[in-house]
Amino acid sequence: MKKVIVAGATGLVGSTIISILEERNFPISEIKFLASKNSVGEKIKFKGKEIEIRELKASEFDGFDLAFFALDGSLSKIFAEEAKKRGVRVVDNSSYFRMKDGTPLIVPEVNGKIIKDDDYIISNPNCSTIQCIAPLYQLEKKYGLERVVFSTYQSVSGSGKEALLDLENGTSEVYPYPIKDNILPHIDTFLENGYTKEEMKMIEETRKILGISDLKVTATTVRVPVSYGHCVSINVELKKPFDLGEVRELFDGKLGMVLKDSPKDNIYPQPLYARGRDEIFVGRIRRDFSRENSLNLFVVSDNIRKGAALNAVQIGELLVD
Ligand code: 2RA
Repeated sequence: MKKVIVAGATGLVGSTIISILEERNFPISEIKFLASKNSVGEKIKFKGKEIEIRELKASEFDGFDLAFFALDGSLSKIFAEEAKKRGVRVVDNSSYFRMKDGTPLIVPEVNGKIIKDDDYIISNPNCSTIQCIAPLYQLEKKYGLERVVFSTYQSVSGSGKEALLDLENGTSEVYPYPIKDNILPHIDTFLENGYTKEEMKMIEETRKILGISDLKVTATTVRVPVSYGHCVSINVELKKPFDLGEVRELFDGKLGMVLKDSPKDNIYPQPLYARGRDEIFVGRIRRDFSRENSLNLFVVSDNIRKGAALNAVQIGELLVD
């Protein structure tokens, strides 16, 4: 049994971590919820008990074992180190530590085994990246990956609670333009190289998790007017010829994936049906006739669950093991 903290307990990811800890009966002897001053005194129900939110402060980590962080990178930077000093292992949702050497970046089904006993800060990958890793890992193992092209259709919940209000009301508080009835080829900030940070996260994190530092990857990340569920179209060039039936087998029921791929019956992955679910839905699997050894697939998952909170709790389960 562990003494567990959820820091950033009031946000979309933090509150989903709390429900998933409860659902999966995580072995907890004591739980504490931390947030900013504004939320102090509010209560969150956990296993029938009302627990008061406390202010995020370094001393709150004393005597605890494990902390789930759903904080901004700037806060993660400070408080993950404070937690580590106090012997608390941290599963961090922010991008701050992800690409640092020596910080494991984990999708449990794929590279959970690389976590060492003395790793105190473990990073949870970016949501749109997480859902692409299981299918790519399966393809890499069997055929080898030559090149990957990601095109995303990302839901508004990826930007937090306020963005959901923008979608509902047609306002533009979070994004530079309204997202209602619109599509923005812009997620996170633009960089000197013309890509957005989100695109570079997909490129760099995919290489790190799969352990292929020179993998050819490119990405275009796009915000769409959907509340929950990220979609990614993946075009993959493999090193060897493949059989479509075999590819389906690699995905079907493996590593948290569910095949939704019967186009003649209008069966394909969709955000509406991925919402609130733990699985990664894969479909529209077809040969790319324009290139040798290439295929297309469409991958959908609940960005707040497998894309963030569920993956974090699964990492926590590995740490408890
Ligand atoms: C997004 N990937 O969807 C981000 C959330 N971390 O905006």
